Amino acid sequence: MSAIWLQIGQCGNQVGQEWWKLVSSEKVPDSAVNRYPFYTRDGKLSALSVDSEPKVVRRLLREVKTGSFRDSNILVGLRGRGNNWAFGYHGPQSEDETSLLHRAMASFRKEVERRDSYSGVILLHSLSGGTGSGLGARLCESIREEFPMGYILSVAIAPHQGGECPLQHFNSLLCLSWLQRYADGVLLFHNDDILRRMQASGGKKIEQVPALEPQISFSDMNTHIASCLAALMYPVRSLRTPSGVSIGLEPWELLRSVCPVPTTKFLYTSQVNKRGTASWDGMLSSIVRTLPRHSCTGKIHQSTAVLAVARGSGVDTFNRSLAPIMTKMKQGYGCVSWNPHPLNYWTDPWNIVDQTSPSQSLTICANHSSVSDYMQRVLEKARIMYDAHAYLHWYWKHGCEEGDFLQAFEILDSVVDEYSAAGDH
Ligand SMILES: Nc1nc2c(ncn2[C@@H]2O[C@H](COP(=O)(O)OP(=O)(O)OP(=O)(O)O)[C@@H](O)[C@H]2O)c(=O)[nH]1
Ligand SMILES: [Mg+2]
Repeated sequence: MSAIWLQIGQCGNQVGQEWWKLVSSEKVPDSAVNRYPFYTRDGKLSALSVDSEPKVVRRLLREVKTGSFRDSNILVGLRGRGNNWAFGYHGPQSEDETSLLHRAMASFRKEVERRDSYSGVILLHSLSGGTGSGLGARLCESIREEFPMGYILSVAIAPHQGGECPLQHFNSLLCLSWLQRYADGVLLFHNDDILRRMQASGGKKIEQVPALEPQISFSDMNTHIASCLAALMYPVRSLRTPSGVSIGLEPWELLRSVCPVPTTKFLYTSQVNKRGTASWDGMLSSIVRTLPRHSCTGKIHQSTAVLAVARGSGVDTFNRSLAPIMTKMKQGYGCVSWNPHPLNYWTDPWNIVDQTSPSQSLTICANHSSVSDYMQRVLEKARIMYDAHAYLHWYWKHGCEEGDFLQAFEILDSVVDEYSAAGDH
């Protein structure tokens, strides 16, 4: 049942690097028991690394334990896709059967054949880089077509709002619309949001690594993303078989919990991590405090479903105070009244997020309507550029058509409408 991890482009591979470092750390106890969901029988990671240029992947191979990646699962091209979704999606015109897409799909097929049963794939990619967004969208579509029964969970990184790259709004628009069509769920991380939270936490995460520079780098941000992923997807005791072996169900149980309606599948994750023992109620309060409350039009945000994962030595107290915690979570996240079971929780006495000392982590993944604010911003910026015909020739040049844009606008508009309709008011 274990997942295949497919990391695409610079951002996808750099986030993947932090994720594999965390999960394959020697400090992880019972690693033999927990190995299964992430490794195939011959000890190689259940992962494919794809990028249109070799630099980032070379670094990844140096940083993650030597020999962990299967050589044939490393797929690189000769040059990047220039922050252009169309170039990433269609590839260079000269490419044929030997293209990065074909090679990636051939290796993916072999990885599927290596397991007793294929359950699904987790994609790691940015929404705005040419490779991560364009090739990421193409791989998502191809995998859906070839393996229609398997789950697809995307872990997508949204760019900083201000001044990164003028094409980012088009790339995000197109990639988001592809994810809405072909993925089952999208764990959306926003670079601005991560940065703000890390700054607000007063460098608490940075305390753990004394040599770290005071400025927050991509690597720090990726550590945060990897830590959220680990909290949500590292095996939890409640989902293990009676013999204690994980069957790697976590990513799919996550989808089952937080995507009750297939038209609303974008997920917002928050995490608090404390050394020693701390009050779960206090940790929950600090998460709820940072939640976006109102939309830009003043509408109160709501959640269709929420999953909380509590990890660490204090989980007994979490279980004992479950009723007030759930009540507070339901109110804080504004759970819709039409879902009779909007809340779910998992617990595990070991905290993967902080492996060095007694610690607790609370991670909450919610299908929260605040995502439609982000979608609206992307729509607004992309529409202004589209109406002004700005940069469009770069997309036509690489095989995009007007219909791709019109369809993407329509799909994203419908996502905003669906989130609005999913609320009670
Ligand atoms: N959080 C995070 N964001 C990143 C990282 N690297 C790049 N990004 C973001 O990703 C976007 C750029 O995408 P990349 O992943 O660099 O691009 P790519 O997929 O390699 O595509 P091309 O280089 O255009 O072929 C920008 O919005 C960056 O802010 C990273 O390591 N962490
Ligand atoms: Mg790149």
